[in-house]
Amino acid sequence: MGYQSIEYGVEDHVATITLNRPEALNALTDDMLGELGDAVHHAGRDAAVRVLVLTGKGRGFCSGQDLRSLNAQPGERDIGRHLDQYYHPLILRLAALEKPTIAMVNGVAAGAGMSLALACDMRVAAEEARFTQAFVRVGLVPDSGSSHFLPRLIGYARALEMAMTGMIVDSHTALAWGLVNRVVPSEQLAEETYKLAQALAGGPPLALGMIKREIAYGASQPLAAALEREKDFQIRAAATADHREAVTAFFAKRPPVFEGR
Ligand code: T3D
Repeated sequence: MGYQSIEYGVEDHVATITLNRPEALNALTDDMLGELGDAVHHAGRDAAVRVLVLTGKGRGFCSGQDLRSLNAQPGERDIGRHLDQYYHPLILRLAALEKPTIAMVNGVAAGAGMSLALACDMRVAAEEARFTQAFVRVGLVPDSGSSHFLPRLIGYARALEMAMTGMIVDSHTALAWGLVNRVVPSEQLAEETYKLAQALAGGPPLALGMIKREIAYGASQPLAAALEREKDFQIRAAATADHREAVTAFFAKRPPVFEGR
């Protein structure tokens, strides 16, 4: 796709975006953020893509905003505009993608790099992975969705401790806290991640997209509203060919083949 600071590929219905600035632990530059946003958009529009995997090249997942740009003098750089222009559309696009997303966390995830991992639906981490809300260590506050995702995943007290101390959380603690879905030895990271990705890619695409929206909605809405949303989506799911195929396959004692309609 002609990208310079990321790699993008699709195989067996799974798109993979690899952040590719390993010398800086994949710190995010404007070019990289632009390419990342474009690739997520592309994955969303490509009917052949059913699952998106996001990972980093080298020993880091993503070390957040490239700190060189934060060296600017006060007034030289408009952080609010920067967030509006790059981070917010990217995080919103990732979260709104009606396809499952998996962060394959190969190494450290810091600052907005951790936010990126949190904005994915699931996280599979290598044992070497570490997580830090590094913002506070450079005198900043959580951004790029961390304040939204983190307390929902690990609870208020732990989220505050991470955000206020910038502590580095290892992969096993991350698993115990519910920050990641599973931790595997690094040599099995790709295998385990793509096993999960393939399982999801074999699922009913329309239902998976609705499940993603339903769970996000249900996590923040009163029970009565969640019940209404479930009903609305269930009516739509029940009308799909994939639902009929699944029931037929069940009685035929064969695996279903889903077509996304
Ligand atoms: O601009 C806006 O719109 C605001 C948005 C802000 C969002 C944010 O993300 S703010 C937070 C930015 N990130 C950080 O503060 C993290 C900085 N990095 C670290 O604290 C550490 O590197 C890690 C804890 C992530 C990993 O530590 P370690 O010891 O494993 O690696 P290291 O030796 O520190 O880093 C390796 C190299 O990567 C090193 O370069 P060198 O010395 O080998 O040439 C280091 O400078 C570089 N690197 C790491 N993080 C960044 C980076 N270079 C630029 N920007 C980085 N964020």
